[in-house]
Amino acid sequence: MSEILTPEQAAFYNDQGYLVLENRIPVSVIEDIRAEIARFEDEARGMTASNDRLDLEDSHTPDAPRIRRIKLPHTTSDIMRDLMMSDHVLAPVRDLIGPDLRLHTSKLNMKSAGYGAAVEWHQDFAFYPHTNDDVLAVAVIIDDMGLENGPLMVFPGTHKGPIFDHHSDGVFIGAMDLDACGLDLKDAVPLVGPAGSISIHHARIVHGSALNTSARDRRLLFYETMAADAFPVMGSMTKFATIAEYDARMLCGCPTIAPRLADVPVRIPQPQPESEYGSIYEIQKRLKKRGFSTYDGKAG
Ligand SMILES: O=C(O)CCC(=O)C(=O)O
Repeated sequence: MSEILTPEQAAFYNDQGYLVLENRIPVSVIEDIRAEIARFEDEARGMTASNDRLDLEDSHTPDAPRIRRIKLPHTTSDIMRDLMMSDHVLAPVRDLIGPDLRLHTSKLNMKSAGYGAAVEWHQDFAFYPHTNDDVLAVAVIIDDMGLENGPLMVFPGTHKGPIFDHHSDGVFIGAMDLDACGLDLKDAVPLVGPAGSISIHHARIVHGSALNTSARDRRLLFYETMAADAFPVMGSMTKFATIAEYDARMLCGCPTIAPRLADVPVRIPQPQPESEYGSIYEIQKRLKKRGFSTYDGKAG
């Protein structure tokens, strides 16, 4: 029994690997999140380097703070935790991958007006392979998302294909070379919509996003989830030490100790590059042929 998705929407997700649901989150919640972000921006003032809460842009300085990502916001913001646990987020996910869900991670990618960093093409499943691929990311659109402010882009249908090579010089770099993988940029689809909309993308779909050179912010809050019976494969970037810790990730439904094994393509994201607080932005810098241009260092 579906909670909110029509059979057509569920079929579209299964076929294409993504879905956009417009105006899903109440405006008041989006406004509260924007106020929370301002609080994190105050925290970044004076910081000289990224830490385990905030990932800073290369062009950040202590008196002109620039946050690239707020890490694990559900642990530092009640509003973002409450939204994660709400039906606004969980109902469509249950419709797609079932009633029993764990959290993989949360993050708020800032992509600020004028300089927000690009995210190179990649597949999330390359970072965290699991025993089955009922693994997906919900992205809450905090600012109106258009073509000009660095929307998330996906290659429809690639969630049914291979996991591509995300290594360079024998090290996992979390990014792929589109040409080498036989993908053509013209086939990528931007996931746009007004603030308060959500997009959902399958963990195997190829996706990325350009630098934001527009005058408008583009902030996107991710909740990445998986079916409770999807267990990380050895070497996955999912970090948990005990089953109690894994069960503490339950968002709804019942945990299990019986992984469901599916016939899914897996590459192990190892060895990992050396990097303290290494985020996707840092490790992707090792990609030799960048898909997106990068910030040129001038003040935005
Ligand atoms: O923020 C974006 O546009 C892309 C984010 C993403 O794919 C990631 O952080 O893994």
